[in-house]
Amino acid sequence: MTNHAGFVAIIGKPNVGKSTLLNSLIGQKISITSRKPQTTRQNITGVRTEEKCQILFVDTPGIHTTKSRALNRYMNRSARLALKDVDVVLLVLDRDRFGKEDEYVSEVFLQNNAKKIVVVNKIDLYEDSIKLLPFLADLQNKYPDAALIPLSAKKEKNLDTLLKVVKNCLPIAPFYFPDDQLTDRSERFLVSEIIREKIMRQFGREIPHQTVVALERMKIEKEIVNIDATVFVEKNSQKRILIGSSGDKIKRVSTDARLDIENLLEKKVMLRTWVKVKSGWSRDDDILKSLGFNEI
Ligand SMILES: Nc1nc2c(ncn2[C@@H]2O[C@H](COP(=O)(O)OP(=O)(O)OP(=O)(O)O)[C@@H](O)[C@H]2O)c(=O)[nH]1
Ligand SMILES: [Mg+2]
Repeated sequence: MTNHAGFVAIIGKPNVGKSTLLNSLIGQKISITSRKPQTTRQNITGVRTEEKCQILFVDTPGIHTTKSRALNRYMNRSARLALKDVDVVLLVLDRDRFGKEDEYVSEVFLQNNAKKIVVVNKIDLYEDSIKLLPFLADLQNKYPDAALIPLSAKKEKNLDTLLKVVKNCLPIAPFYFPDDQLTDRSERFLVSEIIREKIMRQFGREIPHQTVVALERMKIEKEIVNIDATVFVEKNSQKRILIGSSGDKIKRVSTDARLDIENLLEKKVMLRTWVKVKSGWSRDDDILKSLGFNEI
């Protein structure tokens, strides 16, 4: 029996729906999502195994042009690294809103030798998708070798078309992962990401990009999982906002995160969360390394 398998990098500017697409394609939440740009910080592979094929979708941080912080440079490097030796590159766009940032990602996309697919996402937001036709014609001129697929990652519309096209691009190869494995990421990583997602979703602009979550302890016992997590922020003022008056804000983060973590681990969870200041962490390569952003 011949198997097909291969890597598919999902790239695009921030906030176009890459992680939502990964989760829908895998059928489980692996990568965190939010309405704010720059949610994903590291590459995350999602594994979709079917009878005769295994597709390894790699979600990447949104490629952006602000490069001042060490963290931003790290995120762009991650995304570019995901493009090495892949079989397919999938460029995700937010409807027909094609701007300067898309143009920047587009250059990276065109330079790659892999097979190319352009996904026009969020089509559920069109009352009448006929409006998209002139844009699709422009895209076909711009990317004559690419397959164009309008879809909705969130409403899971037209994902089957995308899967069909991807499968046709995969080489003959043995499976890379056991067929019951859904991601290359550890449970510890997924847990810390869930906590970060709740912060991204609950707070305004001043907080999200400047937090990092470290798990001090995750002890899995028979009945319960004990987790101690520390959220690092850059400034004292951010610490105050995150904690809230008498701790109500951080308590809500913990409660929301705990429910998701219990779902993921299928066990009761006891989660304790602390907030600490580590100034300049997102600007410093050494601190980033110490927080688990491995050198790339
Ligand atoms: N209406 C609609 N919203 C979507 C769709 N796909 C994603 N979104 C929303 O778009 C926002 C961004 O989604 P993400 O999946 O976090 O985007 P991303 O490209 O991974 O963003 P970064 O990680 O920041 O680069 C979220 O609020 C999603 O719910 C879609 O098909 N339709
Ligand atoms: Mg993302």
